[in-house]
Amino acid sequence: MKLYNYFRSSASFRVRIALQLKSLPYDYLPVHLAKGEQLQPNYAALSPERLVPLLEDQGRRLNQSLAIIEYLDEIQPEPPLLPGSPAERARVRALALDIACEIHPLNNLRVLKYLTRELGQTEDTKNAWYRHWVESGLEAVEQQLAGHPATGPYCHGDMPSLADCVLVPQIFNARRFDCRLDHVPTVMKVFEHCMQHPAFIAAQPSNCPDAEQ
Ligand SMILES: N[C@@H](CCC(=O)N[C@@H](CS)C(=O)NCC(=O)O)C(=O)O
Repeated sequence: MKLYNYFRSSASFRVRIALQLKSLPYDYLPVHLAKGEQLQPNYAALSPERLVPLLEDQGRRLNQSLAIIEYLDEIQPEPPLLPGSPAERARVRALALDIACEIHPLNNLRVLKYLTRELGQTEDTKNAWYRHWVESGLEAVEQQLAGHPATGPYCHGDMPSLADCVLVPQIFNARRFDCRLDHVPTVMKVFEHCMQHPAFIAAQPSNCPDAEQ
């Protein structure tokens, strides 16, 4: 397998965690987002949406990190990243989507660039935008985790799931942009627990071949 990705990309980080959890080896192909390599014709030919991650497996190209993770879960079912019952799976998917759909797209690189370049917003306004969507979005996740009987050391029970693969990278992003996190204690407890796990440690940005300070 080949994974086109970028060390700081949280959507890529989600897939790296899943690959590590499943002990699936892969070639790491860096796409330098800050230098705009995702927009170059050679990458755009592979990824019409010009986004990372992109997974190549046996001639197939897969995009969208959540779809990739579910694909990995199906071709390599152990350890499972989705729980056993339909209601439990719906809970885990909803937690993942609350971050992947409701927070992350608003703060993506191209959206932030559009705010400053095309709409003429200042760095301070851009950062306020970023923090607003992260802080309010994580508060909604906190409300779903705190006090829920299915919440364990991980988002759902005592095994990492799709929800943890999505939560952890969002916290790395939040920290980079100095977002408040003291209002989401359950989220942070799950995050700290995940970051004890070797798969999450191995997949983190600082351990990537293209890592920069
Ligand atoms: N929903 C997509 C999001 C992918 C995405 O937004 N990737 C970002 C990095 S985290 C990207 O490639 N950004 C490039 C850009 O904004 O130009 C997924 O989950 O894979």
